[in-house]
Amino acid sequence: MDEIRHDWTQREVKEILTAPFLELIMRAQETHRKYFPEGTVQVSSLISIKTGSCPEDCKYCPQSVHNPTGLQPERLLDLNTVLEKAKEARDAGATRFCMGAAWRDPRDRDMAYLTKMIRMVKALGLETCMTLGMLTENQARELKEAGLDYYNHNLDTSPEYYGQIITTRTFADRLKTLEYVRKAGIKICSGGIVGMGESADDRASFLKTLANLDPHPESVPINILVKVKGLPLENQPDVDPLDFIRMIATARIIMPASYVRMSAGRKSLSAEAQALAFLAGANSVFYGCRLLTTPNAREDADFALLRKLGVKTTLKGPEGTPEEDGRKIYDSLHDSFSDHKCYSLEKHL
Ligand code: SAM
Ligand code: DTB
Ligand code: SF4
Repeated sequence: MDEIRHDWTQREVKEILTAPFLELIMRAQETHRKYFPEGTVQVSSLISIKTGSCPEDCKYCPQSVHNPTGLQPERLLDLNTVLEKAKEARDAGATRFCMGAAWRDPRDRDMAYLTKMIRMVKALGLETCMTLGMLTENQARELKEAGLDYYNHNLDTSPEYYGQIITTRTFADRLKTLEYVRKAGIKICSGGIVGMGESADDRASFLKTLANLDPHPESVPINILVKVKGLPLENQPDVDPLDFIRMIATARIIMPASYVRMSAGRKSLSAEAQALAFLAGANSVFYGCRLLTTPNAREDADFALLRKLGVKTTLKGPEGTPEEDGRKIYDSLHDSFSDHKCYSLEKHL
């Protein structure tokens, strides 16, 4: 077994990140197989429980009031709607239900509603994850008491680049919330975004910071920036898929026992790039045709691709997904988002 370490240096991580590509993939796959069963991918489903009008100024986020993306804000969803969506996610075969809110932090008066939501979703047999912004120590404890399994709170980028992306809270604020979450006994989901103009050094520094948390986050989402019109970052150049795969592989090597999620932006990746990302150690995805406010891969195409790759998941797949050539189905369907039936989150589109 590769040793689990928390003392990575910037130089070591940068060397891994920039190693010859094939060596990097090979090493990542070797590490992966020591810690996880071959070819098995965890599946989460995502819902926005409160959309838009967020006071924070995150330059990547379509939900910030500072970013003129034209997004229609929505109030907190009622519990029945959340429950219905959770059932659909469970019936589709997802094992974790992630609930996200466009908040800087939750108000104490929302806690009773949130803890009830956790209890109801857990009662369906799903793992629960929430992402609600910054927490106090007490709020983290309350979420744990209700049974919350994971809390998502991303570092998003390197400590050095953070100030270019968000000014309304600090990197230290982010770490503080993670500390409260850990102390409360909730598992941590923390990762970030590539494609925001960060350098290779920033990418290494961001991964190093995550890997030097002790213990490591149990779940590490790597997102590719979704360039929504109206974002200050909308004109950033596309991320080279091979560079994204390097991030996945490096995360796998330096946090060997953590789930590494190929998160937002998967829709923009070809079948081949996704296959390589799985080989590089990605072992978690979001399934369902919508992320929080932007489209994810459509479910029939996604399911066909995972089946074609022989990836083992708990997914049942939408009824009527043709059995034949998954690769062709993926190619023909995955770009035609607008006119398809959104199987699991239909009513939210
Ligand atoms: N408000 C909470 C917070 O910021 O922690 C929770 C929701 S927030 C939308 C969760 C994460 O979504 C962010 O930390 C960011 O990594 C990711 N995200 C937001 N907009 C994105 C985009 N356009 N592309 C990729 N990831 C994005
Ligand atoms: C994470 O790292 N990615 C998810 C989840 N955590 C909450 C969110 C992605 C959001 C993408 C942009 C959107 O759909 O609004
Ligand atoms: Fe608000 Fe979270 Fe979006 Fe930042 S990332 S603007 S905190 S919803």
